[in-house]
Amino acid sequence: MHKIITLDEFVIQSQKSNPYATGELSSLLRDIGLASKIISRAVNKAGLVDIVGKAGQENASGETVQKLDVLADNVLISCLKNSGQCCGIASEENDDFVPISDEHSKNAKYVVLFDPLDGSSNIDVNVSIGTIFAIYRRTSHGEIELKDFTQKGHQQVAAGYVVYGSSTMMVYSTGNGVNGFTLDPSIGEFCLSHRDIKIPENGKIYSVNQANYAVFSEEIKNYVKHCMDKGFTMRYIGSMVADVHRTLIKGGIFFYPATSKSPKGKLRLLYECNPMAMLIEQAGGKATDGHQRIMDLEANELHQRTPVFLGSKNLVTKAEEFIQAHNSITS
Ligand code: AHM
Ligand code: MG
Repeated sequence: MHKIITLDEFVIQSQKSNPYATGELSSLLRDIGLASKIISRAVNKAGLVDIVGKAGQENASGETVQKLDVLADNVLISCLKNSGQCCGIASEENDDFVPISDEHSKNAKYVVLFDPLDGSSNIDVNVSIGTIFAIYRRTSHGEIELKDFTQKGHQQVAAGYVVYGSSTMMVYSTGNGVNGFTLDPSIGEFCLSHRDIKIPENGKIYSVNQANYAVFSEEIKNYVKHCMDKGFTMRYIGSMVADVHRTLIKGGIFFYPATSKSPKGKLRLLYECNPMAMLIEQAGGKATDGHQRIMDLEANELHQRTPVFLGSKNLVTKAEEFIQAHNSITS
């Protein structure tokens, strides 16, 4: 039998190879792993207990909240509170950030931002959903402030996602490559299954909600036509985590552009795009808003949205060429 490396072992080994590591980040990552296992358990039995369906409230972006969204949010918040390594959290489901001010957390180094359950519209129909997280070192002293959470993406200390799919997988990076762990339900452990993931430079899959074609700009319409002319395959699950996971493993491009209905795009810079951009770049791919690197974008508010194009380097560069060529003709 080949040696199994669990997430906890891997995190500790990585910590040992960094002489400056204090163990705080490692402990935080293990607590996120624990929260994910609890969420995964709930997702797996969702149809059996009363946790599918609407929670009867709207989130900070005015979207309907599902019961599992609330459950995942609560699980993450309580695991992060218990960790003692996190002095504040910001979640896609909450209007504002939440300081964790008990004695053992208030001086902690890190803040964590997350989308507790991404792809909510897929919950009730048993399609893959996921959790996305980003970890930053706080910059404030004393009370935590908004600026701790609105740092640029390139300041992320770690980022990752958990996909609750045909198996549950956690994929994360601390800025030193990307590794993936599959949950073995029989032992309740995430086990290293995808070491040092590299995204292919090219790919033949494009992933976009093409039903929005009528509200795309000319340059995006042209780029979509280009993908069709090239004979690419279209795959769109409608859960960013699942669509990005496929893109990371198989190559291709995932994009959610601005539309005339949503001029800033749909996906959130801090909870969705920055963490995915870190993973994609760490795997050798590219993530931009069509003009600028996602991780260099300025964040002015917690729930800010941005257009996003991410995936295989050559495909994202081509999409940018379409966008920029059009802009130079029209300007
Ligand atoms: P959510 O965080 O409320 O679940 O919304 C984000 C989701 C992404 O997972 C997905 O990529 C996108 O919304 C799908 O949007 P659309 O249905 O407009 O294609
Ligand atoms: Mg989301």
